[in-house]
Order: sequence, then C-alpha cells, then structure tokens
Amino acid sequence: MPVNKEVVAYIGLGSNLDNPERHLSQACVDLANIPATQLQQVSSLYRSVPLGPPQPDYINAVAALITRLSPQDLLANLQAIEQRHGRVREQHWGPRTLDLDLLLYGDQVITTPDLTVPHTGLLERNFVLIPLFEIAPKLQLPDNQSLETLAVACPREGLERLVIEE
Ligand code: A4P
Ligand code: MG
Repeated sequence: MPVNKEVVAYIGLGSNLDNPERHLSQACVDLANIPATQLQQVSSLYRSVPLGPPQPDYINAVAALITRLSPQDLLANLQAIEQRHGRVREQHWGPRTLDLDLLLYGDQVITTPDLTVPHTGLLERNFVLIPLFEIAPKLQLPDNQSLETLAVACPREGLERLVIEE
C-alpha cells in the first residue's frame, strides 16, 4: 500500500504509428487505471512535425495525474503501458506507437540514471509546452520559471491543435 502523499505529475503523450489518435485515447484509459493514481485532466490533441529523423507526424498531448506512487514506480507503470501498446525501441527519437514521458513530478528535481525530471525536452519542445500550458496555465516550474512566460515565447510552427468535431 503506497503511503506517499499526493503529488501532481504531468505526462507527455506522443504517437506517430498505427492510428496515433487511438493509441492516445486508450493511453488515457490506461493512465486512469494506474494504481494509487487519478487522471485529473487531458489536453487537446496536437499534430506536430517530427523532431528527429524523417518519420510520420506525431499526435501529442499532456495529461495531469494525481498520484501517490513514487516517481520511479510511476515511470515503471508508464513503461508497462508503452509495452502494452506494442512499443519497440529501435531508434533513438525514431517512430513509436506510444511514448509516455514523465514531464514533472510535483516540484521535484530528479537526476538518476533512469529518470531525469523535469524531462529534458520540456523547455524546447512546443508539442510539450503548449499542451501543458493549456491544462496548467498558472504552473511554476521547479526552478520558479513561469510556464506562461515560456509558452508565450514559444514558437508555434509545426504545431496544430486538433479540434474534435462533436
Ligand atoms: N528517462 C529518463 N527520464 C525520463 C522521463 N522523465 N520520462 C529514461 C520518461 N523516461 C525517462 O527513453 C529512454 C529512457 O529515458 C528510458 O528508459 C527512461 O529510463 P525511451 O522512451 O526508451 O527512449 P526514446 O523515447 O527513444 O528517447 P527519448 O530521449 O525519451 O526520446 P523523447 O525525448 O521521448 O523523444 N517529435 C514530435 N513532434 N513529437 C514527439 O512526441 N518524440 C520523440 C521522442 C522524438 N520526436 C518527436 C516526439
Ligand atoms: Mg521517451
């Protein structure tokens, strides 16, 4: 039984293979089923041009969780979900059915061989910053930078918010 106190954690979701929208929508169900964790909020879906080698466009989103799991246990659950989605690690920054990155875990700064939080790409990736700002406009990063300042300055090229028709 986990005894940690509740922490808000933000997860970056990305997919560019095998019906990405379906992977992201199922991934949200999977996130909600992580033990000792509640899915609090999910951003819109965003289409983004790939960072890295030539590959299909990505669909990206950011989710907010409330969790009592430690960051390491949360990461293990995220990796198990990636595996269930048929994730094959072939190429660094290569195409993938589902990538789940632990972007933020409360205001903790973590630097271990397996886990770096805040996630290294957080500041320079518009497909992370903009969906994060959509669901957490008042957020302060662990170094006290305001997410709003970063998001306002962030170039939006190559990023398109998808409007789902009702
Ligand atoms: N790891 C360390 N810190 C973390 C963290 N905060 N969250 C370790 C998750 N994992 C973390 O990750 C490699 C190792 O990073 C893990 O074993 C974990 O212990 P990985 O997911 O297996 O490898 P990867 O995804 O190929 O590398 P990396 O550096 O995680 O790639 P990214 O940064 O995830 O980038 N373009 C667009 N438009 N949209 C995208 O979503 N994604 C990528 C992948 C490339 N281009 C993209 C997108
Ligand atoms: Mg990753």
